[in-house]
Amino acid sequence: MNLSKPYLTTRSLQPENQETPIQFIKNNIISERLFFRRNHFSYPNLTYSSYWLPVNGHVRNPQLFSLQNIMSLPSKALTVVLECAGNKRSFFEPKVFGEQWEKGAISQGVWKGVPLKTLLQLAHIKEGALEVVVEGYDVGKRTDTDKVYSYARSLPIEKALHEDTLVAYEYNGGPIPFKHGFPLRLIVPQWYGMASVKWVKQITIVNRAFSGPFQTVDYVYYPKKDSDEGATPVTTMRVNSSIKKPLDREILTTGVHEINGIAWTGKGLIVKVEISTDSGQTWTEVKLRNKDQYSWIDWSYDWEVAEKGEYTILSKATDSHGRVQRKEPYWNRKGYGYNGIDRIKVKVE
Ligand SMILES: Nc1nc2c(c(=O)[nH]1)N[C@H]1C(S)=C(S)[C@@H](COP(=O)(O)O)O[C@H]1N2
Ligand SMILES: [Mo]
Repeated sequence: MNLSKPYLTTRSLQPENQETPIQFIKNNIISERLFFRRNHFSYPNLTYSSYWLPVNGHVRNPQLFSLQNIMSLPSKALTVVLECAGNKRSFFEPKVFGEQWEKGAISQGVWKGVPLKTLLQLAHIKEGALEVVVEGYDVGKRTDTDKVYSYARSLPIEKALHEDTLVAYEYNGGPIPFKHGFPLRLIVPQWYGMASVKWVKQITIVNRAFSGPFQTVDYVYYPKKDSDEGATPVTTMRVNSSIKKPLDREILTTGVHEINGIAWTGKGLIVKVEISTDSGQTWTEVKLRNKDQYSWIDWSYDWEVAEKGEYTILSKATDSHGRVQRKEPYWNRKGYGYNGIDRIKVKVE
């Protein structure tokens, strides 16, 4: 009997940042126990007996929704991959500061809720609305100032009105687990995880660009080390793939081994995953499974290896917008959006 089971990998305890042991996960619907946790502050103190969600700002009919109101509106359930923009940060060369995530700042499951669009329509957005600001209940100090901030992010109005941008209240068929945003969490398919605000406190429609620090200081690509020149906001996920099996530096015997992993993108669908077992000299297209609109796909390849030696195995995904993983990731000072071709090394003896 084998009783061993995977646990989260701890990156920091306060605030709590833990990654999913993606290499050991077979199921594509991640349970609460193994869902990565990414927090900027301590968990909020909420009193649920009086939970109301205001939708206000640049609107004609400001609203105050009860949870019951929200749950009585037409809902939808979507399987969505959430990837932290800092996923794989530890692989950047030269290295960058920030949580040193490996491959596990990513998870997915089924989120159910009401489209944000429905709430915005009930509030009657006024002409000239530019962005929708979503604020969480968690607050704290940042390292760069003494001011206290809440975690808040904005979405451009088009993305806020997208029919699959949800104010979610269920995860995998139950209430959203507390650490993942109970009772209400924004879910923004195709964008990096920072957009999916947990513990939603307030939704405000604005007619100018929102400039909170999680919008204009963090979650910005800074291509230069010493200046902010060329800064662009972090939004949709880049095309990406991860090898789950074998493990990096695993020792194998000659014979047939399954190489498997996942691939995902924030634009369109994954259309191709290629594997190389000879450091990139030759590539083979592999089998793809379950192409769902917003979820990762599984891929696998049976590798027959007859000769002993060391092998570098690579995986490279292509999406339906023709975006392909490159060998060199796009280096940026804060280490977001790493999507270099995935690489492991094994020894066959
Ligand atoms: N309120 C709030 N929402 C938040 C965050 C946060 O710190 N506070 N972190 C964001 C980031 S950067 C990511 S990657 C995801 C992580 O979600 P999880 O902790 O459920 O995995 O939540 C996002 N939403
Ligand atoms: Mo993140």
